Amino acid sequence: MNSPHQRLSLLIAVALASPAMAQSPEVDLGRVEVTGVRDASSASPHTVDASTVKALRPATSDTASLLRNVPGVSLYGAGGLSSLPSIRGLADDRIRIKVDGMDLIAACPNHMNPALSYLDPSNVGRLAVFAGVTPVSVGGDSIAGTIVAETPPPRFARPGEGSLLAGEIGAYYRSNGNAFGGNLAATYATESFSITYTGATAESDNLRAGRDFKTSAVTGRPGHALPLDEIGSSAYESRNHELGIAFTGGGHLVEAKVGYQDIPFELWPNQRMDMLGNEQRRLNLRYAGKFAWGALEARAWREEVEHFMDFGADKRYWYAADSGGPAAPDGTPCSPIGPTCAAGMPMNTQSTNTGVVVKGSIDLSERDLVRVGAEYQRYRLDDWWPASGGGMWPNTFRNVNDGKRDRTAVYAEWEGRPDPRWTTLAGVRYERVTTDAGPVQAYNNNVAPANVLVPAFNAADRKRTDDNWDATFAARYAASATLDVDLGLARKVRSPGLYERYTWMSRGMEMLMVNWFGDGNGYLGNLGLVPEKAHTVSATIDWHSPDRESRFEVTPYYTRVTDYIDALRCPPSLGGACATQTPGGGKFVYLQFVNQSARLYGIDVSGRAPLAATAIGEFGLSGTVSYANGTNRDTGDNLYNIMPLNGKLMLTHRHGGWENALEAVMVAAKDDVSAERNEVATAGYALVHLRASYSWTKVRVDLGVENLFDTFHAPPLGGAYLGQGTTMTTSPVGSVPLWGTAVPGAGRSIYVGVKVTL
Ligand SMILES: [Cu+2]
Repeated sequence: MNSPHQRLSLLIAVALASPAMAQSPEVDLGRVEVTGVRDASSASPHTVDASTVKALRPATSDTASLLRNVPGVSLYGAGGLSSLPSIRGLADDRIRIKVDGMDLIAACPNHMNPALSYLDPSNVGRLAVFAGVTPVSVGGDSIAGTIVAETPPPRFARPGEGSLLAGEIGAYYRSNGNAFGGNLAATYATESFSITYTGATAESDNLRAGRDFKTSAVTGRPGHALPLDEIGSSAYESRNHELGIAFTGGGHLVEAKVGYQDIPFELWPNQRMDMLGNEQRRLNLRYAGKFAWGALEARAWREEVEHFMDFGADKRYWYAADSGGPAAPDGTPCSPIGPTCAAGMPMNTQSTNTGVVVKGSIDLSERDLVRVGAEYQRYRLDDWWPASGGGMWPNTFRNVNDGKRDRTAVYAEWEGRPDPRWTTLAGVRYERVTTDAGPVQAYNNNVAPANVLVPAFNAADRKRTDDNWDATFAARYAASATLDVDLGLARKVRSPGLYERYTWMSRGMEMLMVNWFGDGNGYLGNLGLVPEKAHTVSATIDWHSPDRESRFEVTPYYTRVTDYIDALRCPPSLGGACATQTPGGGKFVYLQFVNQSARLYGIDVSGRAPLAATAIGEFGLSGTVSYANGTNRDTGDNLYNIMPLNGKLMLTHRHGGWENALEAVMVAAKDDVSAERNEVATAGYALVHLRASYSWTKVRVDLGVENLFDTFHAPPLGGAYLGQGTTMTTSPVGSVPLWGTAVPGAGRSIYVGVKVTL
């Protein structure tokens, strides 16, 4: 299935496939709402609506990117399936991300396998964002907010219907990257039993940047130079499978899901390594019940991840050449490996993640609801890099050995309506986070700085126990039929991650491997880190027509973070690259995680309005504008990867089966960059996307063009371009300049998608 021709043939075949099975209306017993807020308030989520998810499915294989239109959400660039969401300037591990109720953790020193990368866009049933002020029942060990992602709830036959057979098959093709994918879902169900299989595949070649990307660095070298406009290391391939069974009856639901994900490769334009294998196996058991007193939900899950990194094709060839060996395109410069012969750089990560959750929702009265819950999570991580010759010899390097991170939490939350005009939410959560890591070893324990660092790390007391308290208060006041005002206050605490606390080696190459920021710098852990504590105040003023068809919402916010885990240039006393780096800008640098004081503020504005209902359809307008600002209060420096002023404007059109949109995305220049990290500034730009879809009863066809004018641009959070050439050092190698090029955004892409409901 490699030529565009074959791919289009399959699309047509899917489109022509006649629906063979009868469609039954969905009976939704699966989504027993135990968490989340019944009524609107500052702590209520922004849900990505189903029509947005449907419209974006053929346009992206990256589930996080479905959040692109949520006010205040931006995305750190990463591999093509794995961008990292940021909520109001706080990203990655600072966000609690729940995928079908599981707290997934990226098991990789580059966070290449973040939570949402385990969910294909075709299997998204619900996607909601709690920003900043988050109910304690969905928070914990996070300071930015919570993203709740769920697969569709199990379907059952209606009473008297007997059984149902249902399914969906979809396929898409995107011209940029020659990307192709398909998905399949099939359900058989009776009134009390349901079994569902879902599967999805996605693959893409390297993307092409917009016109005028001419910074490709490796021209003039033999054999393997990329075309000038190609974004090196942006290709990927993934496969997802999930089988779910569910039983229901008498207000009870029991559900079991097994999932398997295999990513044979996903290359990284802003990391020095590529993901050349990621396998996840997961089991997720759930009980949900409705009782006279309220609702009860219990869940237990286990997740196992095996992750492997080395150089993909766009990096390996040059690594081989620059290592002094024969520059074979297959990347095998010499053998056997030894002190003077290096063959790539294998890196392994393995994790197991086990969780148990119990939550109860108690209806105290018509007006009062109490939620109580307890959670336990046990996380184990090993990160080791086998000897591969040269300076990576003769031992296996232990980056995090026998890492442990365990969480135990309890919470209680009250939601009330003390007066018809007031809705209030108040909650408290206590969480104990224990982390530990075993002794480490370097590739060679006898060479500086390992000869000092290994004994020091192994002798240190490495177990840490944090007692973290979260509290949330939110209130909404319905001032009139057209005006709601709400106010939220929250204290949220996050304990350091294993890579923040326990990475230890100050040699340059090892530090460059520890980086989930995409900035190309090297990072070093810090055993002295304490949890970061965020205090947030936000307000929302919501003007709307009485029917809420027109709406204008303004949300200013302010967050002060005590002990914010930032990074500063590592002190020379730590040896290695910390001792030899010179101050200043214009280059990659070596940093250590350090607790600092930070503040963030900003404003999110969103609105929508119907424009006109005409003979040729209904027209509407919607848009968002976001501004954020973040500062390290100790150094005065800007925080890293803060999205500059940006706005989106969307003109929508509906008529019969048509649903169309014209989108404009406008992004200001990013000038407020982190000097500490030598963050690369980016220019402002505007992009236009066109989307059209037509739905029949059982068939939907999507056709669109992203980046209609093929505009060259660098997304402000896209990171530093490391997509080709030798990436193992901070210095230019050969003709590869390294520092100073931002990862370009994708050029024009025409996409077509077909979905058939069976
Ligand atoms: Cu990785």
